[in-house]
Amino acid sequence: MTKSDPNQAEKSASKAESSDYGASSIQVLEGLEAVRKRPGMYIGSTGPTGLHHLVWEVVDNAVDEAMAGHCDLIDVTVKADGSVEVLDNGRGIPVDKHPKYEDMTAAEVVLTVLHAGGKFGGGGYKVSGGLHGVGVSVVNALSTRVEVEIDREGKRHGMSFKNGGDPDNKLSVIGDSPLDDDGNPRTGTMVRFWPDPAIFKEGTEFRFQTLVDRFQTMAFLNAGLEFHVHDERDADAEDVVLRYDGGIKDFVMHLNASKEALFDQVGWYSEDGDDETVEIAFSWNTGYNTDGIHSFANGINTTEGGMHEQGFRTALTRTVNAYARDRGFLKEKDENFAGEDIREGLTAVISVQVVEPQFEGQTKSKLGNVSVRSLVEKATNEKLKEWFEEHPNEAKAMVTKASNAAKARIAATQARQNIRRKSALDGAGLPGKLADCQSKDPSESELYIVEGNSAGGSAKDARDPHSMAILPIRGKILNVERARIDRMFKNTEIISLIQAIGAGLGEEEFELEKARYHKVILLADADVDGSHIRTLLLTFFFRQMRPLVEAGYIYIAQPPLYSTVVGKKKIYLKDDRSRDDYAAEHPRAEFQRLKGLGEMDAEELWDTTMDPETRTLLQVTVEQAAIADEVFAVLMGDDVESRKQFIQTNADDVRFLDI
Ligand code: 0RA
Repeated sequence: MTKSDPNQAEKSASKAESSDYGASSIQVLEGLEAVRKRPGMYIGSTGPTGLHHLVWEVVDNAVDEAMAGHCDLIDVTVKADGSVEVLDNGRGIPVDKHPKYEDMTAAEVVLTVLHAGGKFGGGGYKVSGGLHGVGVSVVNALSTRVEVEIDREGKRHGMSFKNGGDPDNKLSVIGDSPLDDDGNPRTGTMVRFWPDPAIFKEGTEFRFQTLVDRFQTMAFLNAGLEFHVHDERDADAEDVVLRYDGGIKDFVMHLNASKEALFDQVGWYSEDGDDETVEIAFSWNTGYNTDGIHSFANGINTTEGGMHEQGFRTALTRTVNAYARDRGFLKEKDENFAGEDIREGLTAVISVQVVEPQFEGQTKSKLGNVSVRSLVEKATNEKLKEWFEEHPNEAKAMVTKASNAAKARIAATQARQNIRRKSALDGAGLPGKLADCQSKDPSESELYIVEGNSAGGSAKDARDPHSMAILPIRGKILNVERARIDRMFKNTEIISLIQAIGAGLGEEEFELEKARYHKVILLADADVDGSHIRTLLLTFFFRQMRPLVEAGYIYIAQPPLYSTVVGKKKIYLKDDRSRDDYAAEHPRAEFQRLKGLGEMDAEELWDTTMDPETRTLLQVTVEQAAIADEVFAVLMGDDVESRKQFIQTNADDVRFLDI
């Protein structure tokens, strides 16, 4: 499939026509009321994520126009009244009578019929997102008001809707379209919507940075497409312009910006299949990360991977090994590099377009189309090989790095065996500092990882020894971002952690079933140092024991910040907010700010933090761990400029500060 292949466009357009109209005519009967009844079905949730989904929906349509080669500017404004306006310079939604509906223009169909989207006519789109691409009509259904202006055939047409899709003003010509510099009338679409607060009960406020982040990704994935983003709610907010003529090559450079490059070049190749296209950009940095592959399908970030990633990994390993052998970097006696050796320090962006994407997995972010795997494999086998041949210096640097990674991996295996052997000699193989629990049933066993020896001591005295184990750790554990696995085994804190949990570590060797505790609870102070330790530990778990995070076994203990005394009873209050709530009800109450963990005695520590009846535990999600990981990579990385910028843009981000 090529983006401009007219036969292909016709084929899939007619497919969309026959199947989609069948489905949507049923939904016309249901009307947009169905969307208002069960918004989650269409936009995932009615929280902030669902709210922002409305913007993605409208912008996706404009991006589709861009991909079809008819649009190069998308302008998004959050208006002072909280509404959002999306303006594009595409062809404009068609304004003539719709072939399948009496008395309705195509534009009215797009705005009021579920799934009508862009899938009709000879110029219909071949490609659309999974969860996305539910159609602009969904935005209409979930808004108190929608205004549309269409510049097409020299005329400006306007229409509006209210109360979730009721017609307000029917489509009519409201003037002439403005002329561009060459004297041609402008074409394009403007959609402005006011999200319905009765649907979005958590609020209708858009977060500017969330919009900018998403448009930046879209700009990277669509080379040359320009986004302008404005926030009219804030007089001081600066307009943002996003445009990357290098597309995903620029994306790779951006992802690598905080790292030291192994070489300056970014490689790129693409390939068209029958019903899918793939485009890949890649480079290597000097770091030790092995999960630098970022993949997208129809513009959607496939965080769970899928066939495109699988195809790339397989072919990458094959191609590099073949090249290394062919050029004598690998001798006859040498074993092949493992995939992880080659992926060390790799940053790659894989972007595929698929006519009928199958999104699978827990979060529907795994691409299931098998045909994509063969296409990516074929493209990589041929074109990556060519790239290596054309860039011998870069290829050599990469192979040398893979070779060092392989040596470190082999050293790590030996170190690991040594630890096992040593553990066997030690008897139980548990670290000396661990005060283990009596229970051998992981489902009721908890491991508290406690910062500092004195807090560790109190925790040992306070705990319920049947189910609670305590592992005190000292100071800052090793910086996992920069250290390779072999060095990690020399760090006593890390060894204690691995031994206590008892399930190994690393991508291939971690065995969740062997975990000795189903709750691993991080206990550190609520200050900057505590936050640093938490970030370090989360990063370690995310990188080396990810199944533990995925299973929901990692928790963060949240010692309260305040206490107050009522009669003889002490009441603990979690944070400023609970203190304020309490103060509102008990105006005469006096509050004490609680001490750090190290200064609490055993009783206090039990009452505030460890008693299962009253404690607050925050279960860590993979997403939170990934954020910690990102925070970590930037904060600990070598690039001072990125670090500064990151702190500035995230200083008021609750996600970052909460962890
Ligand atoms: C249906 C058909 C065509 C374009 C569009 C919809 C369209 C929708 C939106 C929503 C926001 N911006 C948009 N731009 C275009 C094809 C038009 C043609 O064949 O000329």
